[in-house]
Amino acid sequence: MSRLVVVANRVPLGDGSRSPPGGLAVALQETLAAEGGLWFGWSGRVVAGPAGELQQRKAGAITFATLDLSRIDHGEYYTGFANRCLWPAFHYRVDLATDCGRNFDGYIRVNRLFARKLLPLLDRDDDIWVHDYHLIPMGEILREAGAHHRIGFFLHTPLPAAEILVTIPAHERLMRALCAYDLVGFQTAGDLRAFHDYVRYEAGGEVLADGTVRAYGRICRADVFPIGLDVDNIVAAGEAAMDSPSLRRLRDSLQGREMIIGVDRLDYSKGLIERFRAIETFLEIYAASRNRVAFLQIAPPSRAEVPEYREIRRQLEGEAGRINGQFGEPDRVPLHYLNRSFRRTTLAGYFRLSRAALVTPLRDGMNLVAKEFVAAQDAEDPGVLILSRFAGAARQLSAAVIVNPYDTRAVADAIHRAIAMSGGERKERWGDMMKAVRGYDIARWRNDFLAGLRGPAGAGAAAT
Ligand code: ADQ
Repeated sequence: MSRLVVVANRVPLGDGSRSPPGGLAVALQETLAAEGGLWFGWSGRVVAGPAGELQQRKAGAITFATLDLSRIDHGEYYTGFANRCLWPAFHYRVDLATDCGRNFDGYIRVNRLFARKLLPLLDRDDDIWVHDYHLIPMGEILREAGAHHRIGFFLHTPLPAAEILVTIPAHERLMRALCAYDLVGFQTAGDLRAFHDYVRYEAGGEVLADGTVRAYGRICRADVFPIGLDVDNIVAAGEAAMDSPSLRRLRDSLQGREMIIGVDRLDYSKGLIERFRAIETFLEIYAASRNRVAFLQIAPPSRAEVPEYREIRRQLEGEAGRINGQFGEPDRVPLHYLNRSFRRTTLAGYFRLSRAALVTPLRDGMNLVAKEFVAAQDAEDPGVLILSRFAGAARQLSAAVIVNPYDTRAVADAIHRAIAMSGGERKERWGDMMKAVRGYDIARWRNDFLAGLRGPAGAGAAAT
């Protein structure tokens, strides 16, 4: 079988050091652990001089190949174009997409640098799978350099509606580059529809009944591959964690209250300010239930070099302090707010201990936390998932309590409903959600994408 080459912005160093929490890293780790192959990308290190030399390291079946980035490259490609243009625009935050006019050249330059360093590592019959918004031009650049391989791309974020996409000055360059892949994967049917709309109405291309897309003189295929979990792993972690000392300590500290948990990277797309306001509204309106619940919000900082992330962190600290100042008692506070990472097994235990989870992003490609919460539950006494309609996961987890995260009162009501929900209703909802989580797990996601890429129609071709 051909070797899998995964190209992603960030590669864990493979030396046992902790990689930053994030859905993409988690999914790729699981994918490569199963398939073996090469994982290529940025080391996460920024160096004073020019970009560093390629470093390679093998761990089990995975070879890690990483590059350090220069300060300028990091600033223009990563902090600038990727995270102050594409990330906010793809999450419908055009107001925060302040670097779209600048830094596109830096974005292309680093994509070229990656391609140049990757090419000598490729074997003839490798299959290349490029990930996420940082590397949209990668496939086109590799093709221009003569790579004849099958090259696929998966977008972990949403693809916004065409009228949002066209606010990015380089939108045509980006979409043309997407069409250079053999296969483009999206999280949801909505993202695929946005792509089709762009192809039809902006690019003047066509979408054929079998999913083939013709645009810019190219042919590619596009489809939906909703990312999933290594379910058994989370189930086992949830069960095992219940006896750990840290779980016991947390359970004791609850003093009989029900725990409601949130776990998110500290990112404005996750709707944390709105969530804190909903918690405040709940504490105000449902005063009689105040002493029945404790909220735990875990939010490890990410992208701290981007000013908007520092700002959201500052705002959340203020909100948490205000809520606890208003509703706390000398011996207990309603909201525990922690900015740190936890082991995945510990998180699974926290999920299992919780009566409900608040997963209320304003936009999210999928949201793996929603699925992890479901997988970690005790089948005999499962918790309730309160899930934003704007998370990709809502398409599959329709048995969750679905909310509009902008509607503070509705989220407060959903919290109340969750703590009052009968065991029978909780089990029924959980059963439906667990079926969906099991039905499309990480292996299915990986296998479906790679089967699509390696399938008979997988050879990239110029349209005639
Ligand atoms: P993220 O935006 O990072 O992922 P998500 O899908 O929820 O969002 O994944 C976060 C991951 O990090 C989860 O596996 C979670 O358990 C872990 N994590 C979060 N906080 C943690 C903490 N404090 N300690 C340890 N681990 C923590 C992006 C897209 C998503 C998409 C994924 C995968 O934005 O929409 O679902 O990629 O495609």
